[in-house]
Amino acid sequence: MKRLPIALTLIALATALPSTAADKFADYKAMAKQQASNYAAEKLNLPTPAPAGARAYFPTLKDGDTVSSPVTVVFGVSNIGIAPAGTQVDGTGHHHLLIDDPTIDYTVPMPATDNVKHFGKGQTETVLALKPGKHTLQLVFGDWKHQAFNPSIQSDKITITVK
Ligand SMILES: [Cu+2]
Repeated sequence: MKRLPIALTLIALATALPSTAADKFADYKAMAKQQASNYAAEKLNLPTPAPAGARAYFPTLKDGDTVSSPVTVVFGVSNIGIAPAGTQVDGTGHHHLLIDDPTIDYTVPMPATDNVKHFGKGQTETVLALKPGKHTLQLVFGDWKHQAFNPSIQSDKITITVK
């Protein structure tokens, strides 16, 4: 009985909304479809199609640069949005930075290792401590489930020298 006022409030709120029953049914149907589609994509590692013209790049570093450690690495992406990992929103993903050329399997989610860094909060730069010498860097943009897009949205692999 204690719950009755809450239930009544919810009913009052629901009836106050402008949507019709048919609208609500369509919303639930769309939500169920999206959930089923996400579930299948995750279970089957289905790659997300890359939006036309999407590309990833390093706005502040270029191949052959000499830098000192720690180095700020800025991530650039265009024609696609950024969203936190785990959030399935069409036309979005998050950055992954590959350090020193790890092998990536494009058909499964990228692992999180010292050489494959995820920026699942939607970060667009990081500060890296690197040992002196040559290092390669590459961006591979990933979808909500940490998998590369198809075709992959990735930067050129650049080699930098750390003093
Ligand atoms: Cu990731």
